[in-house]
Amino acid sequence: MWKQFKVYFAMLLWLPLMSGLAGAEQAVQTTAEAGHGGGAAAFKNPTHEWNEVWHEMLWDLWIIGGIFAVVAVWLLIRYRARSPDDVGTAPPLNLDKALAWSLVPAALFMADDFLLAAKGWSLWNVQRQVPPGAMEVKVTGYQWYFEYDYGNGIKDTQLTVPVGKPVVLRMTSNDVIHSFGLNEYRVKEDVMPGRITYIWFVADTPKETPVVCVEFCGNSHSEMTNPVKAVAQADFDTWMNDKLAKKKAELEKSKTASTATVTSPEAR
Ligand SMILES: [Cu+2]
Repeated sequence: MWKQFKVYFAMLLWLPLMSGLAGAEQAVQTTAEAGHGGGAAAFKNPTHEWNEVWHEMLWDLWIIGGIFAVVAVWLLIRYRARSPDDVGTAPPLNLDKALAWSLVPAALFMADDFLLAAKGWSLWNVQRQVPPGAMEVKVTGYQWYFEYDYGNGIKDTQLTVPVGKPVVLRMTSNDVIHSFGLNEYRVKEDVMPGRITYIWFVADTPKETPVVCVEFCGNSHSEMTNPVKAVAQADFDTWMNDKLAKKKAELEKSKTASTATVTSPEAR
């Protein structure tokens, strides 16, 4: 019996190893794809990847939870007390059984854990590797708002992004530690003074979703919820051109004003 069991168990031990390897191979593949993907649509959407891991974990919880519930109910009924003074007789436990009952479930759970861990690694690779050609926006955290700098002289306190284009946020803080959370897009990262952190995401459809500061940063922390606006590329271009035109007009106005103040005393 012991010899036979050892053979079965040795076979079973391969399970976590194999599932871990299967997942790891997938993760390595993702890394390679993310590293060499040059085309416009050669990136994986981190939001979808996150959802996939989450759904898989939910299925795991339901299946494992279901098995546990069924076994627990069966044990409750099978070994219930039949009279008030029933002491019961526990089935004798020998070494083989003790080992089997602890090691076999451990191997099964480890197989599942290794697979999930590898999928998590895969997701991490997608989240950390910004596709080439992503639109960059600099984010600065203030008590209590986020400021977005588009790098062309346009700054705003609301983030507007075009649909279908990867957007990378390079983030830092002007005062205390904040954390930039985009729940809808399943990304979140700390925003700290003296450091630059980043996240990237792609909006699928035009919509407005809240940005949430997810690190308590003072009195009005809960008010840092200005939404991120995802709009069609054409609308984004119109919006940006409007902003640029206004900025240009303002600059010219202040230029004429300063020339006027300089020249007017001489004119007198
Ligand atoms: Cu904050």
